[in-house]
Amino acid sequence: MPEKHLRSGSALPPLKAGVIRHYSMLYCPFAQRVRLVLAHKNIPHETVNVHLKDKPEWLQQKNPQGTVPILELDDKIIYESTSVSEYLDDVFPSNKLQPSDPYRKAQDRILLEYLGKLGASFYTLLLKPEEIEKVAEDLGKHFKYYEDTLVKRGGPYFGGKTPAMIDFYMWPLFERFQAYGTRNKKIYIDKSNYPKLAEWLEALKTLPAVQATSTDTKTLLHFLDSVADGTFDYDYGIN
Ligand SMILES: N[C@@H](CCC(=O)N[C@@H](CS)C(=O)NCC(=O)O)C(=O)O
Repeated sequence: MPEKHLRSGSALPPLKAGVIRHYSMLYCPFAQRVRLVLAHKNIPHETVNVHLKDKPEWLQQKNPQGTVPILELDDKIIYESTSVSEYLDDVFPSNKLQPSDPYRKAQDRILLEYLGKLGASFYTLLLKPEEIEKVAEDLGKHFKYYEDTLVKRGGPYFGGKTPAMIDFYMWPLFERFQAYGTRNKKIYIDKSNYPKLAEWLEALKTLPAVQATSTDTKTLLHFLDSVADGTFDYDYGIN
């Protein structure tokens, strides 16, 4: 069971020498990237969940941006989901996730940059669901691009037969789009509209790391609705 999210006034849990600490928020898609890498590589660590609307005072000292994920290990602090994920992949090379081929690495970087553009569509779905028509049009263009890329690469993953880092960077956002897709079929990915993307989503769901870090649709929608109505139910589902 995850720990509750620490709020302002909470003491910093004592650090333990040699133990990786992940400052996280249970429903954060960026922290989920790090959780995927930690799980995929079976990296021992502890998690400290942080309330992002009532932040503990020490959060700012760990990351001046005040965002999670953050990784702390002895005298090292790393933030930004991609920096943390790539650091972990370099230090724990088993189940390597970053491509070694420079051309593939460059191609994956393009996919990551392109993914950044999807963030705006996600926030529109979150805060202005009435603009679904416009969002569906934008998402359609992006989904087609990802579909074509998977066709070229053969799949089932963007990494090929095994997942690569880009698969883990992309999954959290697509998990959320699919959750919204249950409310509006116009943005739902399935075999009839994007067969390769649908196959990709199914392949990801078979991975233990994805299973260990995913949230069921009802819970995810509850949390996202709580963000939209300003109640931010970070501890939802935690006893
Ligand atoms: N670019 C950052 C984004 C991280 C991010 O925006 N995290 C959100 C939670 S999902 C956060 O910490 N928000 C708190 C804030 O912005 O004050 C990354 O990739 O790590």
